[in-house]
Amino acid sequence: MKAFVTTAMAAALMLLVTGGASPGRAAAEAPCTGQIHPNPGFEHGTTGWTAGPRIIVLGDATRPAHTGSAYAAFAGLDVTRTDLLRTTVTVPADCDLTVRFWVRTTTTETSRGDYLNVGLAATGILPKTRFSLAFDGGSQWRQYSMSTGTATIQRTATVSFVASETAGNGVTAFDVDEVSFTLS
Ligand SMILES: [Ca+2]
Repeated sequence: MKAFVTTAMAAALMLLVTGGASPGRAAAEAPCTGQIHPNPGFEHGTTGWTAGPRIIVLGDATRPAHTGSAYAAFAGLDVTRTDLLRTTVTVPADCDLTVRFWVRTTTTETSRGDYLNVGLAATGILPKTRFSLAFDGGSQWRQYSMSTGTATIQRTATVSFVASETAGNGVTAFDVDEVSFTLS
């Protein structure tokens, strides 16, 4: 009996997954338009992302998300360590990809120590750090933007967030939310 119930639940879940996939297909049929990442705001945990340990934060009332209940938190532990969060998307030929994201910075530092480097790489474009954020990023959410430009071929684009912190001399935490990938 238990096995039967489990099978039925699995079938129901498959139906849900199949239904949920339709909007993504519709977006793919219309290139150069729309937001293409499946989990831009971390509401589904690390789905669609390669993430180091302790990256995702859910429902912290004292540090609420920019949108929804989850975001990615980097550094802020006052230990010497590095955090990495990365994702890759496909950019159709003749499309420009604009990546927008929000960052909130909480700090006890008074000079640059801990930092968050945001990088963008695409087929034919060398990986490059576009932003190197530090203690002076602001305690309110701020939005940043970067683009790949267009190309005549289909490309892959990878966005990476790399945080580095060193124990001692204050602590800086970087919260990241709503990393949108928009084609135009
Ligand atoms: Ca969120």
